[in-house]
Amino acid sequence: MTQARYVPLTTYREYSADEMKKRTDALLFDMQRRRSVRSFSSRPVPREIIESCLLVAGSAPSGANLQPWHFVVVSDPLIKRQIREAAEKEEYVFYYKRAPEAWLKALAILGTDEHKPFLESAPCLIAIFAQRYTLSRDGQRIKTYYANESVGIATGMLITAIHQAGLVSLTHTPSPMGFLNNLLGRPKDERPFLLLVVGYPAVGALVPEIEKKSLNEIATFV
Ligand code: IYR
Repeated sequence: MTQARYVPLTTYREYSADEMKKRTDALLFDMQRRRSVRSFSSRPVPREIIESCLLVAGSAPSGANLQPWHFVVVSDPLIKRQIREAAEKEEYVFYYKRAPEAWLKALAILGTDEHKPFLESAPCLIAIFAQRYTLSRDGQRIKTYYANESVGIATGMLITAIHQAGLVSLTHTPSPMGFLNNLLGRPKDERPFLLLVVGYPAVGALVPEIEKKSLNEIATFV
């Protein structure tokens, strides 16, 4: 078994109480501007920005540091069209056959339907996969642990980085989305986690009028 090796924690920075408050408030105000967007401009996004955002996601904590994620960045119009066609097929079945009444009722506030034009108009789709198995640094195939939790955390960090970069995103989860493995050539032991649509908002983009819960509603201090 590999022995744990330790190095000094040299990257930590402590802030004064004042600085702490300023930094957290600045982040709060900035993150509260984030909105999921469904109307995208076709304006391309710089690849190096997406690369940096992916490295932010890759810095996430993960079960046994196995980093059980894979990101496929799609900008090829033909592949985007194939993804749109496959997603719209599933979404049609979802909206007209599979979704229970209660789910459709909960969704009504968003005004979504089976049409997903953003899968073609947005310049960039990031398909996020959760790996049931991964390769260790020395090339061994090993089972991953807490893959869903890990990929969820990495995805949250990716969404944050994309927002911080001045781009917008949409977390899209056509279900089932096994078609992503086929279209993107990913192995069976990778589970499509979600499709992140990334780009600039279309001019005049509208978003649903919704509210976030207050601190009292989301937290308890004991
Ligand atoms: N996947 C469908 C339905 C949908 C489900 C949830 I939960 C949402 O927050 C939004 C949509 C769609 O993308 O339309």
